[in-house]
Amino acid sequence: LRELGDVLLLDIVEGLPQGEALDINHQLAEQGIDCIARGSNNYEDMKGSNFVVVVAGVGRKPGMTRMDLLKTNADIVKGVCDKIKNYAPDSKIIVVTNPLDPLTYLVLKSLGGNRKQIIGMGGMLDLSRFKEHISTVTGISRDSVQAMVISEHGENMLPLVRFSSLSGIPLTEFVTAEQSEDLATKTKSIAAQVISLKGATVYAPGNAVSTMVESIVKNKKAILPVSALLEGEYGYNDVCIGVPCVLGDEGMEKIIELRLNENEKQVFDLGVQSVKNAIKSFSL
Ligand code: 2OP
Repeated sequence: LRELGDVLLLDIVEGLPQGEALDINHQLAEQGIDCIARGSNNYEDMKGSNFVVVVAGVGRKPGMTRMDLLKTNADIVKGVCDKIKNYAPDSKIIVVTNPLDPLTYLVLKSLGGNRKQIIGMGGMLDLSRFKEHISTVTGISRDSVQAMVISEHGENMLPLVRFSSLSGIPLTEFVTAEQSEDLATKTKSIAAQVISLKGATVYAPGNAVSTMVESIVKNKKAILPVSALLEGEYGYNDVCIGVPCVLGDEGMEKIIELRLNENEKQVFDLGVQSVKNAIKSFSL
């Protein structure tokens, strides 16, 4: 829809990606968009891809946390890494499979790639939800909302009211402390509600990935929350976690370090510990 390029849908279920591709092409044709969608069950077809978006894995069921998927999805994603190594080793990779931050780390280490090239999509999705709640609570257009969500895409997510604004005017001038708390709580819990209502989240994650790809393809250098490998930033090393990043044609070009207050730092530290515990379980 954003005319960023052709798309190959790969799935192990025979017929499903081909059917999706047909449906998508029908929509694109009517809109006069010349990007082509193709469906395949053959990984070899990914040869020459500029981007690989890793969504393979099982989704969480109502009542599960993202971290509950660790073992099952780590095994699936390791298999996908072997295919990427064979067919698209130079592509830029966006990991979407949960638990997002540990699996972004797993892909980075399995492929031996660099942190510019391999990132995870979690914060962008959390940000979509945070923006929606901010607009609802304040009654101000979604178009005027600027916001940021960092830390783990999971139990220690950190929506940052202090770093959010309505057209540059600090959000704190529009909401009470109680409303701020409520905004953060809702942002953290809303995915579970979507899953219990319709089984999976689909449109907002797809849009979030597109925004990341667009910033890279067009070399926009947008600052977006992305799961990236820390190398000393925020006082940590060797862990992937959500932080604001500049995305341009090199991929993840720079991590922006925010001056967090004590309360914010506490949640961020818990997020890092949670991801570090999870990645200990990988044999890399
Ligand atoms: C989401 O937040 C399930 O992590 C996925 O929509």
